[in-house]
Amino acid sequence: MSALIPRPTTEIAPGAVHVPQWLTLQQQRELVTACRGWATGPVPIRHTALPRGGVMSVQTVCVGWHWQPYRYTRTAGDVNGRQVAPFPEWLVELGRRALTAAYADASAAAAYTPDTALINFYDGQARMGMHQDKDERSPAPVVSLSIGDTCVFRVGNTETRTKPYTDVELASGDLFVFGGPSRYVFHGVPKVYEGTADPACGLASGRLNITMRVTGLTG
Ligand code: MD3
Ligand code: FE
Repeated sequence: MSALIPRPTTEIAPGAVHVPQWLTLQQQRELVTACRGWATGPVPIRHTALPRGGVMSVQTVCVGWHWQPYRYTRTAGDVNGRQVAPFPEWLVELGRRALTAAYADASAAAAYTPDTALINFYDGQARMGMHQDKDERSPAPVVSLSIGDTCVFRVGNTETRTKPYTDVELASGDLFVFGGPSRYVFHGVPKVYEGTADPACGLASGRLNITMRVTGLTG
């Protein structure tokens, strides 16, 4: 995505704020390096198994808490039984800066303490169907960071997985925050545009998405 044509910060729906090109290339490379480390273990990145058979086309690795359909645990019973990597303090601080950028609300940002991150990797064929994220017991916002190839991100409504929805292109470095009335919207990724990333982001191909959340769990 070219910086020649700036894309403005947009509130797509109440509480759903898109901040294009929020991460610098340097920050993107550092995040890619961190994600490569988590992808190798203690719980390796995998195509998540679905309860009715089959696997997701997206590959996922978790930090802080392990997500499997449809719950969070400390250990990855569906992968190798190991405890997931701890959620680092620097990622909490990045989450707070993201909230500040999206909402300009210093007290909301200071109170935000994400404790899990889901890291999704998309090759050119991977997709994510329309779904709601409701396995968290906290209604705190979700922070999403995109790196690599541009995708179509579909933001729907809270009632149905169908129309009305708004399609937004998410490019490398983009931030999206979902809070307030948009926290429980249906959303998905119907398309990844292969080969659209600047290799200087640290990823030669594919798309990486990091979502930070507050599970509301303890222990
Ligand atoms: C809106 N990930 O991991 S990021 C997911 O690009 C997920 O990998 C997509 O949906 C991806 O659950 C979309 C944007 C996003 C993430 C979580 C949300 C939007 C959200 C939770 C609630 C509402
Ligand atoms: Fe989601």
